[in-house]
Amino acid sequence: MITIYGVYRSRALRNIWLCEEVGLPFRHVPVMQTYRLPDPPPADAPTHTRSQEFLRINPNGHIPSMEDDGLVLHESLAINLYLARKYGGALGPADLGEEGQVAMWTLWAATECEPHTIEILFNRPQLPAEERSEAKLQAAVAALRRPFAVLDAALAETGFLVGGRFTVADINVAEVLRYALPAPALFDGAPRVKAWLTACHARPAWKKVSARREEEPA
Ligand SMILES: N[C@@H](CCC(=O)N[C@@H](CS)C(=O)NCC(=O)O)C(=O)O
Repeated sequence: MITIYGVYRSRALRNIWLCEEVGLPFRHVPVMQTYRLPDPPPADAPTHTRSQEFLRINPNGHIPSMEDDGLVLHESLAINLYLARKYGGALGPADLGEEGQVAMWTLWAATECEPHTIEILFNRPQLPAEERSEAKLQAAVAALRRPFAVLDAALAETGFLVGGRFTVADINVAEVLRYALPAPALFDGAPRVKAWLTACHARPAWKKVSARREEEPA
């Protein structure tokens, strides 16, 4: 059985979402981020990203990691590409052309968007003023205007990213763009992106995993 290492309140959610879409059973090991614990973490702390037993799985000290039949993978988006290709059926690429498109959108999300969407999350208006930077938030919003316009145009034809159907590309990009939700002006300026993300979040699998995420301590 597949094992996914990482709490719901982390990028592991992307992998858990994909498993739920496919109906793929998995063993969940809720490794948490060390920065969410006191420094230094107490001896009885839950397993975290600097625990020796987890560092033996992922020496990078990041979640998520995944194990499947002896194969260990890190990097949340790559894990989803692997799971979709092996178990995903129509969620995965149907041919080499689609595989290229899925990889393109995934790398686009990771490189063109995620550095900025993370800045939005870490500097969101909901945080106390002393814990955030309005300048960083605005710089991230400005940097994302073009990627949002690109995505908005790409969604014009079918409302999906690859093959006119919901695929792992939608999951990977949706999970990266979710971090930008605290900047609603970006979505108001890209109505197809807004409608697409709303549709992604209306899927039963997403609702299920996001409810479980809410149940986890913040
Ligand atoms: N590029 C990696 C990033 C992994 C990452 O930074 N994960 C965060 C949680 S979402 C983490 O492990 N933070 C805790 C730490 O760095 O100790 C991926 O997509 O898997």
